[in-house]
Amino acid sequence: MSPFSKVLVANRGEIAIRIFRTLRELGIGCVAIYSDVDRRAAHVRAADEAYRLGPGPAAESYLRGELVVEAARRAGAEAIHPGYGFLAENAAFARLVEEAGLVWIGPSPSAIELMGSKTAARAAMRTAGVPIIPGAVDPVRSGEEIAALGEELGYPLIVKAAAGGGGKGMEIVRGAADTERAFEAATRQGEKYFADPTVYVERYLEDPRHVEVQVLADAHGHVIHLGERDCTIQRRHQKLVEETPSPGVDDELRGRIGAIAVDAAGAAGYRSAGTIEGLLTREGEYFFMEMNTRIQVEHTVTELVTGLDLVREQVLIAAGEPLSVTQADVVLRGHAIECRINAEDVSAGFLPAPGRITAYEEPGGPGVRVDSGIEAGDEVSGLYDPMIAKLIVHDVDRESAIARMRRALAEFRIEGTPTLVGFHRALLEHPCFAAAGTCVGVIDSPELAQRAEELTQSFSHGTTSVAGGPDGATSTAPRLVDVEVDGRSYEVRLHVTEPPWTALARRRRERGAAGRGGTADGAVVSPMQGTVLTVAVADGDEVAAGQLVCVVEAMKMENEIVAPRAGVVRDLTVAPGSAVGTGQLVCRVAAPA
Ligand code: MV4
Repeated sequence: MSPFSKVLVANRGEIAIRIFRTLRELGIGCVAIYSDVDRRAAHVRAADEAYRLGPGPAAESYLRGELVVEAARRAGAEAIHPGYGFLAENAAFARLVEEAGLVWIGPSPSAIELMGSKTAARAAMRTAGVPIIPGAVDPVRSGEEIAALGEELGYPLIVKAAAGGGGKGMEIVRGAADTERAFEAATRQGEKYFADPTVYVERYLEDPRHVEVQVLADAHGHVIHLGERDCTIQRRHQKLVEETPSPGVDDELRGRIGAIAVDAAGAAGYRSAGTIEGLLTREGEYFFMEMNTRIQVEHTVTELVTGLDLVREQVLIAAGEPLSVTQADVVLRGHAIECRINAEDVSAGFLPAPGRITAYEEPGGPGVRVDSGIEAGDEVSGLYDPMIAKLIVHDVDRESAIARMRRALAEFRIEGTPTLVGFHRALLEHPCFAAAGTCVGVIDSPELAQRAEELTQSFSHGTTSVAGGPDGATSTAPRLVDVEVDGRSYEVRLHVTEPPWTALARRRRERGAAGRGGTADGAVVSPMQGTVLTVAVADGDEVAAGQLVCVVEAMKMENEIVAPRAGVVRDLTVAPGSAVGTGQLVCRVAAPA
């Protein structure tokens, strides 16, 4: 007996496809929605039926709640699953869905609302006896109020936007002289990103681990936890690697933080899958930070160690069924790691790198899972999140899981646009990761970017590798070919002079590759649609290769556009606040005279 006949998934990419898989297993029809640029996207092909989200800018289509509900009505869907991002934590949308007589596969709108306000959530958690990060619960209204808290709590402090979360609108305060600046900056960011200038203050914890606990709660008062995930490996608050169990958590601590998470979900009147995010200090103290009221990107690692399908639990909970397991039934087996495979250029400061995927082969074999939203020939759009796949491995312990992940990463072939595959290979071979350090300073280091580059080039098995001489202008390019000598196979690097047409094609390819922020003629172009936040250069300025030109904000991410080569800035076309489109000229960097 299927709990629903049809469910609409209000999302795109890998998570839409992931949810469809569970729906199919439950005998439920899969309804997709799409923006104009996604008409032929993988999630549309994976669904049973798909509906266009009306005219209007494609960047906003999946945020237009009334169009999503309208599509559900047309399809005759009984429920809506929001996935993550977009409308997943929008209480007004959840209400709209319920008022339309549809089932919302998620927590109650009031629970979403409560957790959306970080100050209200902290107050509710304190009342419930959940340990919150020390600090104030009420908002602060001036730098002076922050200074008063500094007297009381000591420094450092951190000012956070009350409507924030995930790291936007956070300012560290090192001393009394810093309070005014931090107040202004956090207030401005809260206003800009969340349309809410309210900020509050916490004690700043140095070098913590980011440890979150997965919970499940049904409509019958049952709440359980499924252990923790460690999400310490981040860059500018974007998670890159997640694993479970956390290297910082033993059985005793797991019992303690599990109970904290269950109490927190109970106090919020929570229903569905949710996550208690917290910080773990070096001294082993654990504090509640915020609750995510959605299925998360990294839910997969929990699925591998528990053997449960969290999306299935969400669907059954929404249909009014009790949890399929009790706390005593939950067994955590082995170790799981997830690497997020984004279309980003590590050597260009993790700049999103939209473009066409020309070749795509996923890894496989024992203990390997790939959740992806792309196939060879697909275009990674600059309008959405650049994550194209998640690679998840499971093995008996952490060391074996790392070895398995390194093996699987080496099998992953993605061509046409740069990805984080090389970065993950470099990180997972780094001693800081093996030692379960927080890897702060390593993730952003030029050494890691360099190693990522080497590992990316060494992969191009059987294909012409890039650029010969230092200026890329050589007529010989090393070619990797397979030869067989005396019945044994060898890979040989040939340094042969290319025929003119091959050299031409290669140079064209390389110019295309340089197109992410720059081209061979020195043009600096925006790789994505967005808004210019700051411009770091003026016409006539001399710049070095790699020097910051401007910052473009897109998808709430700040992306640094850098000079593709040394030279002089000419034809600067942007100013702070300018809207830029994909491929739009920002300026030229003319070769120095
Ligand atoms: C903190 C913190 C230290 N003290 N809060 C919040 C959002 C998340 N992306 C990082 N956040 C932090 N909140 C207090 N009171 C430090 C961080 C933090 C962090 C935490 C764990 C792992 C990596 C991190 C990187 C930057 C900031």
